[in-house]
Order: sequence, then structure tokens, then C-alpha cells
Amino acid sequence: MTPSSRRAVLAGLPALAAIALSRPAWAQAPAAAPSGPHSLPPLPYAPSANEPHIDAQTMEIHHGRHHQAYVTALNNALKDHGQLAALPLHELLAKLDEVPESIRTTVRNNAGGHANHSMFWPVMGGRGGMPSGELAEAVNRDLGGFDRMKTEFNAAGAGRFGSGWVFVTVARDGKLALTTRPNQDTPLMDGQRVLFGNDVWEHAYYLKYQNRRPEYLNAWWNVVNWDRVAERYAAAKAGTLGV
Ligand code: MN3
Repeated sequence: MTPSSRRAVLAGLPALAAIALSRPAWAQAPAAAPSGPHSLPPLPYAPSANEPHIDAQTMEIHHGRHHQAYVTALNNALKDHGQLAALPLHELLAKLDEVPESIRTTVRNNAGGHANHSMFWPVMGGRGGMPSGELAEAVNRDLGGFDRMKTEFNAAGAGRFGSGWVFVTVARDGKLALTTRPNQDTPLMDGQRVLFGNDVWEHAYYLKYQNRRPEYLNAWWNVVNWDRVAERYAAAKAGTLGV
């Protein structure tokens, strides 16, 4: 490095440091996302809406950083694949075997991540409690009642080794089932529909709960929005539920 270029680099440092320090790391805008068919859905409530069970900083990072990263990577992978880019997300995930092998794993991980989180935000922001009406009847019929569903869902989430999700799926006839997937895999890849699910990646809970995943799983039920879940149930039976 020449003396003059060293001076230029050093001269630039204070300005860069000031920019970097002016906002907390998690609040800085992500690198410009390429335009693409997929976009980050806005969080349907304030980041603090799930306090104290899920802290606002976790929600900010999880939505603005992690989910955005899946959307950005998916758009990057699809940028030279117009026909795939035109597919609705649930159809893309159901047709992974038609995706070129060179981008298949990237699409699987990031379309899955985009779909899973797009489902996740709206089923939270509520006050917990229990489902009612037709959905409660389905929970009783197929999952042994609310208490048993919760116990088995929490056990499945705690038992998911590494990163992944725990889901309740819903068939077109309204039948419910409990399942888990690793990483960002989703029952959508099997042509199924997700009623609701919880994210058991460490990024979903580590700031507040550290390694106490079972505590997070138990607390999560306090923020479920059963009105939104009931809307998803009705949409599934009507054949209009996407991700
Ligand atoms: Mn996540």
C-alpha cells in the first residue's frame, strides 16, 4: 500500500465507523435486494407484539434479516429461470424435481424458508387461548384434544435434532396431522398444506431462551392467533390456502 492510499483508507475510517455505530447491527438495512418475483411480507404487527414471550429484537432480526435473506437468495437463484420464477411459492415447492439440479438445493432451502416464515408471522401476534368451533372439533377428532396436541407438538419440536420446524398439517377434507421437518423443509414439498407451525431454529429463540428450547416452545402458545389459524383452516377446506 502506498502512503497516499494508506492515508485515503485511514481518512475514510471515521466516517465508516460512524455509520456502522449509529444504529444497532440488527437494525441496519440489508444489502440491496435484487428485484424479483418474491418479496418479504410485512410483519402484520409491531415487533413487540409478542412480548414478553418473544422479544422485539428477536422478531426484528428474524423477520428483517433471516426471512429477508431467504427471499433474496431465492430471487437470486430464480433470476435466469423465468418459468419457475412465475410459479406461486407452494407450487414451486411441490415441483422441486422439475427445478434444475444446479439450483435445486438453493431453491429448496430458500423457497422453503420463505414459505415457512410467511406462514409463521400471521399465526402469531395473538393472545393464545384455544381454538374454537370447527377447528376445535378437528383438534379433538384428529389430535386428541388441545392439551394432547400441545404436549405432542412441544415434544416433537424439542426432539427435532438441530434446526427445523414442527407443523400441524391440514388436508382438503379438514383432517389434521402433527409432523416435523428438518432445516427449511416443509410439508408443501409433499403437496400438503400447513395449518400452523413453529420455528425451532435457534435464531427463533436464542436471545431470550438461549438453549432452553422447551421453554420457548411452551411460551409460544401464548402468542398464537387462533382467529388467523381458523381462517387458514377454512381456506384449506376451500382449496384456497397457499403457503
Ligand atoms: Mn426462522
